[in-house]
Amino acid sequence: MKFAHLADSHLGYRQYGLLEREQDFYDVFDKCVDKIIEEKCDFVIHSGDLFDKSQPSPNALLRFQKSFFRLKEANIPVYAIAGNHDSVRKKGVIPPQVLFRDLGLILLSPNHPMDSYNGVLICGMPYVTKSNKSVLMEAYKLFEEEANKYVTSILVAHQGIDKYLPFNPELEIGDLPNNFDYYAMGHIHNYINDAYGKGRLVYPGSSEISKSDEVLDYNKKGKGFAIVELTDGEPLVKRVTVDLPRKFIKTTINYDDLDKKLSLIKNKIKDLEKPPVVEIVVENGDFSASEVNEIIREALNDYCLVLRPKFKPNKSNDEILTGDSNLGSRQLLAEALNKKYNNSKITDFAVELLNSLSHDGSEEASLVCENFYNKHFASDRLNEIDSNIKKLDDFNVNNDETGSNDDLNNNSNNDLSSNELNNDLDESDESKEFNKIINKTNPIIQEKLESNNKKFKSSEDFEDKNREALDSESVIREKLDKNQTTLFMER
Ligand SMILES: [Mn+2]
Repeated sequence: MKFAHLADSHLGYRQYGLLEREQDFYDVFDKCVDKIIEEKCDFVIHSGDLFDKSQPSPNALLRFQKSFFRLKEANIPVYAIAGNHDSVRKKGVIPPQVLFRDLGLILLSPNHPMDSYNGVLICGMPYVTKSNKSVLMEAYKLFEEEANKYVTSILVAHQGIDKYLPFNPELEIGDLPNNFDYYAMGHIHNYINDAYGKGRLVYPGSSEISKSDEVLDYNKKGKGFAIVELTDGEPLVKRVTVDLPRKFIKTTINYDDLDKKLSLIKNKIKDLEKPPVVEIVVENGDFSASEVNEIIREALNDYCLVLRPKFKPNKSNDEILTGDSNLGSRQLLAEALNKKYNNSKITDFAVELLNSLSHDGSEEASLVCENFYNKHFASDRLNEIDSNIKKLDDFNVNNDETGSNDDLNNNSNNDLSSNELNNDLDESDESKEFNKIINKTNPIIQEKLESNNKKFKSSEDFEDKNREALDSESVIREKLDKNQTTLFMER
């Protein structure tokens, strides 16, 4: 029995905003499917980031649909999980793979984390963030028990592991259950094939170059996927490389060699069928970036789809930007935050936020914030609401005296989290006492609410704020708990 293992196809990714690059990603995926059918694989595992976005374009969906039907015609079932790109970790939102479930795609999800193919156990969960790792660890406990009942088992995951991704991984290598025969991984775009558990742990890598820092690994190992033959012993992993539709050249040039190197590159690319992506770093020398930029564009622009020159002259006005070129933006961010706050929770949060924002994930980012807030400040939030109730009472008293409509409007614009509101607090014993009562007894809260509504029914906004503020503590706690537990159990 043999299967194909793919990951990180990123269908729909329009690199550099170019239609040509979107097409390249589709083409290379089609080539992978050709080879899978040619090799007569029994089934396919896709370890996440099939699509580049959780809401892919109809183009991306259609291209996958065509490939999927080709596999279906060849009687090759597809098992898949959602990766960080094609899942939105938000209540009620589903990954795009769900669209193909009724057509036969087997989506491993919290609702259906385990399946089997001819007696081989296949377990998998969608990508989870570091802060929700416990959800994954619980699933892994169940998987481990289940794997004991099978001769052969496969674990599917879309996560970074510290051994291979030293910076900001979600998992440590020991977190994976160790009684599986094959670990079908996704997320890291380079090719990795390692021993783990009873067999092999493989990241097949992405099928196209989605970031220029993948070029080095591509030059050494190519891009493609894995064909895995299940035997009585350790699975046999065969790496299948696929020719990329377009050359991706990344090179560093010494300023002194500029002319010579540019003509070499020109000769290399001028007759290519498809114009390449070219990234050039010019370094070592006192030069003007804008002048060198002109020279490079003059020499190569006509032959490139994308030409991206970068400059590192010896003298620089900006120490921070040049810095240590080996450090990625995430590492630089982490170093700066560690220096400033020395708090790993803040650093992790910032990096997680940067990750989600860097791939169009504004929804995902707001969720990361919400999680962080709920985790570390939920109790503060409740205190804040207490304070607002107290403030409201003070306000009512004042308003009875002044009857000022402006005051009302000003206060109605205050957000619950406004600092002003907290700073203004009157800490009198009376209001503390009232605060206690109002928190303990719902009937009193209701009464308060009604009387407020009578007073301020002219301002609907204010009414809303009152309602929010007067929600009792238990109701809010319930909401928070519910939010956190349902977050990852939607699919
Ligand atoms: Mn990916």
